[in-house]
Amino acid sequence: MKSVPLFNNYIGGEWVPAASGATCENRNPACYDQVLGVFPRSGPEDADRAVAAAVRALDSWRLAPAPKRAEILFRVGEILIRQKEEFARQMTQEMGKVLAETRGDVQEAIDMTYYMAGEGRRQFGQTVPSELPNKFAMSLRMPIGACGLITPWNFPMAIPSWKVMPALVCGNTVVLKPATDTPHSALNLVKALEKGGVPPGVVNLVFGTGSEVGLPLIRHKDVRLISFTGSTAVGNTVARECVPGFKHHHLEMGGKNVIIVMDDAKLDLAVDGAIWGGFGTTGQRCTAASRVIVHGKVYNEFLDRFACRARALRIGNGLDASVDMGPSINENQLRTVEEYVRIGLDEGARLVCGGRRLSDGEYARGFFHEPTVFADVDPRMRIAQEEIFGPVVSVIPCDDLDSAIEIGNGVVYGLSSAIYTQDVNSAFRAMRDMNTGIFYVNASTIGAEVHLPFGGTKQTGNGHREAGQAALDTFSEWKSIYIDYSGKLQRAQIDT
Ligand code: UN1
Repeated sequence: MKSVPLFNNYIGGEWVPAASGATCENRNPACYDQVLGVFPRSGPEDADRAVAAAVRALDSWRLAPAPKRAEILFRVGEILIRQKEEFARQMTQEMGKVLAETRGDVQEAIDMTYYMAGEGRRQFGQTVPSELPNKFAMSLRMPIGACGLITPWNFPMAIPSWKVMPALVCGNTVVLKPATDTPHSALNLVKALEKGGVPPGVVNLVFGTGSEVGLPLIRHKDVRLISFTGSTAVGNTVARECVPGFKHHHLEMGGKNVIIVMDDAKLDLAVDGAIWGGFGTTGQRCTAASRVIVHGKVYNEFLDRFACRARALRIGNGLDASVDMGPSINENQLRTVEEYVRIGLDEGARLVCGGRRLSDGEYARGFFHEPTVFADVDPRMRIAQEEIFGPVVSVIPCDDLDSAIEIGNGVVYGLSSAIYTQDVNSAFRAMRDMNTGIFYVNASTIGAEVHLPFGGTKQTGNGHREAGQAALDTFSEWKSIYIDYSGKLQRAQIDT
């Protein structure tokens, strides 16, 4: 029998087991008998040690010139490129999404690493005239301190990179706590950072659960910023925990994203987008298109084509090149999907395809579910309101653009929305009126690029963004500097 590799935390530049010695298995969701590795199941003591290491490393890292910090990131980017295929395969095994998508995930980490490396020479502040003579005024970015980064399993390398890279280039040090379902991809990223030359203590990695590692990190007095991606329910707890200590907190949470299909849309294109947005990553993206609002004139035709394509999707192990859609991440997630299918049926939505867990033959040992389409969905139904995070799409009829926008905005979330139309006026109106942080025209709700801000309105976020230049605002704070070279007391707002 092949022996199962054992992995460690990375604290202060050392690879160490959990203080308690406890461990946790990493299993393949396409074949849960397969144990891919054994990782530490850490506790508060490990979180404390990691924070102490991050605090110790802070001064030398913050004082290193940003272009020098960035040179390390450029080297990390090269390492990720060299190991892209290996990392993608390992990610498919631990997370389930198909290889094309895990390659994309690693690529997103590469893109973010290079993008933020470029920011090493570009952390612009402002130099502005002073209102007084012989006085100079400017602003510059400062690091915030030791950051706690808590990341989800659906983008196991990309999302950690969205947080780690801007944090580092801004001069912060970090403790990363990745999701327990996908430890290996976080480990691969941190190994690349180590190999690229990130000094000990600047990046620390602690494996474990939210309550045993995440919460102690959030509550730690020396952690100055928490960046969290996950559910809105957990984000709520993170926010409350951060408030008493006035800790910066960046939250990236749920979505109930929507594609609007107008009567003048290119229907094939819209179907492509709805399939990709609804069933890509098995629907397990915050940006997944879980609602499609279709104009009455093309409703039946769209629905026929969409359901036909959904039925034809090949489900299976993501390592198989012929597979379109992999498993759900774990039993709990799959149960949530089954539960929502039941809710949809109880609510009276029309099930047009899918609706069942797959458990025979090749599916017997994995967390598979059919791509599922509900039609004639009332926008008030729970399946049209709540985030499911699985391969379930609600198709909702509408009369015109106004009602589509109203239905589209009628949820508590505001991450991503899209419109398919050939009419520039409709496109611009929806672009203006959809209350989401991301908007697409003639493209699906997924596919954000790293150099634009990523995040959402309402209960999707708390006003911050990651990626793009916006990430620098999340991971730094401003210092305004006044240099008076008049040689005398000058009183702002008083002396004229
Ligand atoms: C997420 O779903 O949590 O835009 C992130 C996208 C990807 C990132 C998704 N680039 O769908």
